[in-house]
Amino acid sequence: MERTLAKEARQKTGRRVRLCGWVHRLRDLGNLTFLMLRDRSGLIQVVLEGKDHPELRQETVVQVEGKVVASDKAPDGVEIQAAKVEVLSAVEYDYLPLAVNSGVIKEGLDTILNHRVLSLRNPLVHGIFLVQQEIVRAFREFFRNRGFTEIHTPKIVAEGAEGGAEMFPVKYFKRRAYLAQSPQFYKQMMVAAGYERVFEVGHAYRAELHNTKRHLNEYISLDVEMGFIQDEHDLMAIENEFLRYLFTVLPERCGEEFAKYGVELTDPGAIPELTVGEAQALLKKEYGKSLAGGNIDAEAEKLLGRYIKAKTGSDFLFLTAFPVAKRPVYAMPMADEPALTKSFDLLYKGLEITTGGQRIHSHRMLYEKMVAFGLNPEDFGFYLDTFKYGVPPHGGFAIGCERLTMQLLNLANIREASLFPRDMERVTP
Ligand code: AMO
Repeated sequence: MERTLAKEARQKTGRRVRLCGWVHRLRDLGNLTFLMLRDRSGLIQVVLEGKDHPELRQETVVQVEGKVVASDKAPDGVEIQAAKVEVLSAVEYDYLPLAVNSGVIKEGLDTILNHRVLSLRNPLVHGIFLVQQEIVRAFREFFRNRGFTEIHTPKIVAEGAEGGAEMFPVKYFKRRAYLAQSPQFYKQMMVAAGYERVFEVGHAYRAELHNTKRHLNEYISLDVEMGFIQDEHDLMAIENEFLRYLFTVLPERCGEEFAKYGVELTDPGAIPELTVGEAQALLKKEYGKSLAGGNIDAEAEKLLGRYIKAKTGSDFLFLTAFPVAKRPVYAMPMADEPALTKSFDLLYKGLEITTGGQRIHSHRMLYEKMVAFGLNPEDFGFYLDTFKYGVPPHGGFAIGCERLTMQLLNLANIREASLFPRDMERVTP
């Protein structure tokens, strides 16, 4: 008999079925035993004759065969009756270190992450990665439909793209290399290579000494780069459109997960914008908060998120016109105000989830910028030389996948949105 999934069994009343999965819960009711079976599709109640099943414990891997019967008392209106059960794989633990089967896991985050295979079995936690899968799928769909090509760029690189010292060195045969901080240079080079519009889903590495709720040392970057743009507003417009698409498909594809998290997604509409200058003036006026230079710190992001929500109802806010000093070397300065760049950040519920902007496409300008930034242009020849051969006006952005997942589901810590998070303390599991 072919295997039926728990979810499919609901449509098979009256039929005999075979199911496989884990023992989620056991309840002994005198002459009957209720076994809640869990598989990748969800849960279903199985009724076993007798109460003596010493071979069954929570998380035992089993196969059951029985008849699907409608029942008002079963959680989903059906149960499997007169079931035969066979153990496919026994368990050997003394006790379970965390609650797989009781809704929200009450144990601390360290326990949740140390016993990741078990915590991922918890249906609420399981749902996080179904949502993440749908974010990535929607990202691919949306950009492919608009003529973007999916690329895979190297993660072992010779130079950092984002400036700063936040790089992991790699011993690479006789020389030193690094783990890529971002696909920045390579996505630009792919625009230059004639693909014009590219996107990538890949890991990025940051040796940041930040042990915070919103930083990982390895994260999934959803990158976009696009040629023949007018300016950064073309990029903001396409990201806005992508988010509207995402917020349409997510409720259709994982409505159950959002319901479990008590989240209702509404159309983000046209995302409001503030320049960094305007945002700083507003923070001073409304909250008495002064920030030096073009700085917008984590607290400022939160305050701005709260302010824009109250004023406009939007969970999103674009910040634009960051100063040159706050952006990497490749950022395009404004023609009329060269101390500012054609760049932007996107805040979602008071947290930066995206950085983007127009890039410099003139070889001479980029060369001079590198010198002004104290970089040696020779170290960047593989990138810089590209601009001698005709590169269209272009730009792009990157969305932090875990940050987006975290904000969508209102998770308290970014580590919850990473299968096996890497942070300053954690390289296992
Ligand atoms: P940036 O460095 O701002 O820009 O990164 C882009 C987005 O990636 C996410 N992110 C992180 N998520 C978790 N942990 C981290 N340590 C971390 N660092 C970054 C954030 C952030 O907004 N090359 C540019 C993008 C571009 O201009 O195309 C870049 O990497 O969501």
